[in-house]
Amino acid sequence: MQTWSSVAVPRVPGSPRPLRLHDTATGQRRPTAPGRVARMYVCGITPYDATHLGHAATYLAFDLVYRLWLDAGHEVHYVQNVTDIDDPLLERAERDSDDWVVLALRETALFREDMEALRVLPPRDFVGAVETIPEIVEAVEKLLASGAAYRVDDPEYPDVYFDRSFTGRFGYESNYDEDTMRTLFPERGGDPDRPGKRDPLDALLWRVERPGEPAWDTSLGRGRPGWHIECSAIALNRLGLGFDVQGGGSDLVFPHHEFSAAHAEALAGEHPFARHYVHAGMIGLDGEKMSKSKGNLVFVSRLRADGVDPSAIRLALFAGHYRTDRTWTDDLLAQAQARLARWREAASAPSGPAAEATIDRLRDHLADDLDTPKALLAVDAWADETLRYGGRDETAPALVRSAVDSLLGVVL
Ligand code: 5CA
Ligand code: ZN
Repeated sequence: MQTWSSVAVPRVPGSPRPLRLHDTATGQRRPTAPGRVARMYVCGITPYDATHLGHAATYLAFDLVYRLWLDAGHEVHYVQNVTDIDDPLLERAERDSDDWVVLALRETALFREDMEALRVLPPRDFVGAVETIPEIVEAVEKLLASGAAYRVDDPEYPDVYFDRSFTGRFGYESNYDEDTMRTLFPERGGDPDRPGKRDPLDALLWRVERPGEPAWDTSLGRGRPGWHIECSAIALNRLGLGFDVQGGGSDLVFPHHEFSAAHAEALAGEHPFARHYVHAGMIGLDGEKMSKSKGNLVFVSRLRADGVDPSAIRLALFAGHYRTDRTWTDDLLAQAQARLARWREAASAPSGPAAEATIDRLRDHLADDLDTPKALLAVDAWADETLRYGGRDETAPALVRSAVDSLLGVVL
C-alpha cells in the first residue's frame, strides 16, 4: 500500500540517550538495543471508521520511539499493517449498505491524511492484509504441515485453527492466567464455542468461505485469513524474527500479540518474535474506552476541520504517560493550546537562557520509557524562564525549536 509522506527531522546537538522501554513480556523497563537498523512493527488500523484520538495516541507514542532511535543514530525499519479484511469491517459495510472495499479504501486514505497532519513519521512498509493473502496462505500451509495448525472436523466449513499448545510458551507475552485469557478471548474477536476446536482458546488462521462473505481462491480453498496470522506474516517477512519492538494499544496484549508471537515462533522454530512488546494505554471519553463499537469518539479529522493545531493535539496526548489509560477532555486540549502558545512565544524571543541543559533533560525523560509529562515540564521551565527573565544566549530559541521538533514532533 502507499504510505504517507515524511517530514524532515532536524539533528539536535548534544548526546543522545539509549532508549529504555517497558516490555510487557518481562514486566521490566529494559534498554532497547537495536543494531544499525532498528526494527519496529506497530499494529495498524482496521479501516471501518475515522482515526480517533485513541489511535492517534498509540501512533504518536511509537512515533516517539522512532524519533529517539533516529536521534541515537539508527536507521529505522518501521512496518505497519492495515486490517483491510476482517469481521468489524464487513459488519460496518453491511450496516451502512456500503461496499467493504470502498469503505476500507476511504478510511485508509483519511488515516494517511491524519497521520501526515500529525507529522507522524511514516512506516517504510504500510501493508494491507488483502495484498498479503499469498504470504498468509503460505504461512498457514506451513503451520498445517508442521502440526501447529489443524482443520476443525466440520465437513461444511473446515476452518483452520492454531494449536496454542504447540510452541510450549503460550502466555509468555501477556503473562495472563487462564481465567483472564478465557475472559478476554471472546471479548476481543475469539470464538471459544466454535465446535471442533481442540482447545477453546485456539485461534482462527483461515476461515472457509461463508455465503455472502468475500473469499479468495487459494491452495487452502476459498476463504479469508484470520486476524493474528496477518501480523505474524507481515512482520516476519519484512523484519525477520527477533525484531526490536512489537507495538500497539493495550487492548492487543491478549489475544492478538500473544497469538501473533506464537504463530511466528511456530513458523520460524525460534523465539522470541519481538525483543520488546510495548503497549500504549487506552484513551477514553467520559470514563469509557474510546472505541468504534461504543461510538464515543473524537476524530482527528474533526479537530483538524475545526482548525485545531496538530502540535496542540500532540501536546495534549503527551501531557499524560503513554502507558496510562487516560481521558480526553476539552480542558486537556485547552491546556495544551495554552502551553503551545507559551512555548511559541518563548521560542520567538531573540535570545534566552542556554538550551543545552533543557535538551539534556528532554532526552533523559524521553529515553526513560517515553516520560513525556516530565519532558514537557522541562521545556515549560525553559519557556517560563525566557518569558520572565530573558537570557543572553541567542542560539537558544532556535535550539529549543529544533529539539522540540525532532524529539516531540511539535512545531514552534
Ligand atoms: N487492526 C487491528 C490491529 S492489527 C486493530 O486493533 N485495529 S484498530 O483500528 O482497532 O486499532 C488500531 C490501533 O489503535 C491498535 O494499535 C489499537 O491497540 C489502538 N487503539 C484502539 N483503540 C484505542 C484507544 N481507545 N486508545 C488507545 N489506542 C487505541
Ligand atoms: Zn496486529
